[in-house]
Amino acid sequence: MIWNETIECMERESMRKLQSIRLKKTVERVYRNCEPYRKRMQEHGVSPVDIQSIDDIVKLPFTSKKDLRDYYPFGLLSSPMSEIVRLHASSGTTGKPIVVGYTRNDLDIWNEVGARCFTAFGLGQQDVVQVSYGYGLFTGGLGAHGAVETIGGTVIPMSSGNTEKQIMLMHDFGAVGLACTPSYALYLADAMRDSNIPREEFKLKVGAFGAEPWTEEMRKEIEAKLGIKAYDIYGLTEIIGPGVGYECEYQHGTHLCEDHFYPEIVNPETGEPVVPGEMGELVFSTLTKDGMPLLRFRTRDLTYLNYETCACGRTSVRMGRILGRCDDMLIIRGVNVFPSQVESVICEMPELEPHYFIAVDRVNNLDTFEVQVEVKEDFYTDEVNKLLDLRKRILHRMQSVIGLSPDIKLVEPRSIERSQGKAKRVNDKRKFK
Ligand code: DLL
Repeated sequence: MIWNETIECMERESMRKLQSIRLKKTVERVYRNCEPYRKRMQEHGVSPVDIQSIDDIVKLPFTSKKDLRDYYPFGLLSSPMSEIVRLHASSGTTGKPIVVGYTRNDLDIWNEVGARCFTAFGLGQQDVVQVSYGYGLFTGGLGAHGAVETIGGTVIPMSSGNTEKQIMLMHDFGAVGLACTPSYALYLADAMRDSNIPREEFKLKVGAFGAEPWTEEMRKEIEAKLGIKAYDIYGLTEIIGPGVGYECEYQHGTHLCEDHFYPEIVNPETGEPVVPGEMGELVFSTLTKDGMPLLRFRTRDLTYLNYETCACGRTSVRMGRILGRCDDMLIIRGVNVFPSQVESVICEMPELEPHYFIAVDRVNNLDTFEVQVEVKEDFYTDEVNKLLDLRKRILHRMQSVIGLSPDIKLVEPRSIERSQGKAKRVNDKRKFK
């Protein structure tokens, strides 16, 4: 099913025309209404007349997370406060959060893109959807909530936490869809099993998972454990929240709502555009937002774009799975390591649970790299030889995928802390030294 066929299946040339018109309007808006943008553009020697088509976007300066912090809380708004009807915020790792203001029109856009996502996941008017993303300043809960209401489904506004009740209501209310982080989905899968309610008594069929990187291997684990189809939903607070992108039934890339959010991929070091199809940092410009439009916002997320028409009929550009954030990349003994690489090795081994924790430190000027991973109940044995053999096989895979051999610590099932929101799977103690 497709929510907005005109847009989602639009000819590429028409899409570019639409993007050009919208970009021009947005640039004029921020230049007129937002002083930091006007100043930045002037310093950069570019004015609204220089932006005639979407190709001119490269003339514009970038916006970064730092800009949002510097102009905290409302300095980057392009609408008067009287037109802002909602605020959301994302807590950074340090200091002040990043704040985003939405006008009524922005909320309508958010609901529209959210409706495209949940429709693509196969959900509709007749379906009950449990939203287990956190409600509040985080955009996950209210974003998914608005989306489900827009498609006319029945929303259960659960928020995260209270896992036993989650399972009870999922069962009693007959939830067909579940929206939460992939890590919380795993947690819920265990809770479902522990509840002793037979799987056939649940109606659950579809998951809308995002807000953190997850691998293809993790998808398979979740699909098997929950007995559902698990779809990716992507988004970020600065741009709007969940709904910037979504998977269709082919699960072959995440379709971006490029009529509202124009994507580019640049080299994270130089900021130069990369060759189409190449991996780099994702950059977004909002094309229709009024409250806080952002131009060329550096997401720090690493991925690549694919402009081929999808088998589902949508022509919208697809992005590959997010490899991770530039800031998440660990450099261990000189080797670049993404937690997602560790995850893919762990999830492909049937003896392991998809729960892991990475601890990095520096001792006597040498990097230490430990990966704790849970062994499945059935494989957890007292036979040292079997565990040693398993350890050896993991090491071998890690060495060939990452190019490094971590210290593998096999731990008992359920001993690694579970997450109800975004998982925290890395502790790099070197940062504090
Ligand atoms: O996480 C919005 C969201 C809520 C998306 C619910 C999907 C579902 P932030 O808290 O601002 O917003 O975090 C945004 O999370 O830049 C990515 O690094 C990461 N992220 C979000 N979705 C995905 C995904 C929400 N599907 C940051 N895959 C982004 C990988 C994701 N990473």
